Amino acid sequence: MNSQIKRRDFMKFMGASAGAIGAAGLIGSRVSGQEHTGGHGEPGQDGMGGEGGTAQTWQEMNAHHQEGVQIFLDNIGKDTTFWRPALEPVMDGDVKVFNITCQDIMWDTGGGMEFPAFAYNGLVPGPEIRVTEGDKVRLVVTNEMSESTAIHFHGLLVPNSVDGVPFITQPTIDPGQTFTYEFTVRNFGSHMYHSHHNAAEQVTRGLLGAFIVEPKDKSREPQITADYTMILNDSALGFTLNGKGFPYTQPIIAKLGDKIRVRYMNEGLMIHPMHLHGIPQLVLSKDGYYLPLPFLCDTLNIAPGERYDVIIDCTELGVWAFHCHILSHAESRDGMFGMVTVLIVQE
Ligand SMILES: [Cu+2]
Repeated sequence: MNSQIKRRDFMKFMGASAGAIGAAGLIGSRVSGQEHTGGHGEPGQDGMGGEGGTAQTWQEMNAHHQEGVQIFLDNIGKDTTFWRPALEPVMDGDVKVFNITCQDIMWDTGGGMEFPAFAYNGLVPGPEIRVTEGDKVRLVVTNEMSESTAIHFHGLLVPNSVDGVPFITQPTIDPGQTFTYEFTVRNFGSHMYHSHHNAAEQVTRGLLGAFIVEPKDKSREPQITADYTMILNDSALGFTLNGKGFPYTQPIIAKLGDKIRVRYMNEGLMIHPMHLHGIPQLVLSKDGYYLPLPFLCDTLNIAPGERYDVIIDCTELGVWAFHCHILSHAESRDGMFGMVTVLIVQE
């Protein structure tokens, strides 16, 4: 990783000097500021709505904001699974077998903000499952958690028996049990897998992941240079992108002329209008289905359960803020937090 170059570019675009930020030396205050926001953003605390919260001068406020940006910069490239690698299947004949273990864990949304969580294979969100339309898949799910669960394949056309709704299509997967889902993947697109049991808690605490199906016929697929999945979540673990809150999110780093795809998925309980500065987003698909008429926007509202694929044509150099535009999900008196990252377009 040429993170030095990236950092220098970032600083140039931000118009700040590393020395000035370093001199602020406010790591301790930053950490306490994060705590005030209650896990990347409990609304109504710490200066939200003009209540005041901690008394701080504008200079202190500036320092907190600047320090958050510095933490973000220092963390670039360090979270190697932020953009989830695909889970490698084990082949059983022509069936792709994915082994999923559900566990109680503590999940760090960044900088030591640890929460009791549930995880698929130790990650929140779980590993990405990526297959091709027509593939035969088997998911072997072992529940090592202290409560029962089940997995629903959100957006996939599956036989009713593997729809994953306890007491409607299957028994619960109780602690210590293993349950197998097997089906042929019929429809392509950006889909998800998540718990469908005690779901408001289990999904927001971590039992979720991307289930991406590549189309067999790629004639309508965009020509892209990179593909990013951005999973939005809220509530139990605060406001997160791929399980992390700013400044512990990772940027998208592109070159001028790149065309990147972002697959948004909302696994939370709230809507999140995702706003990219500087460059429009071409909305290509919703819930895995190509739109008859793709459209351009700069802010795309993503409701719980929805997935949108957008193409970003990286025509503008710079460091472009990329965040949820419900501002209480993204910034407080103590700086940016939660659903914030950047798109860096370099020469
Ligand atoms: Cu939001």
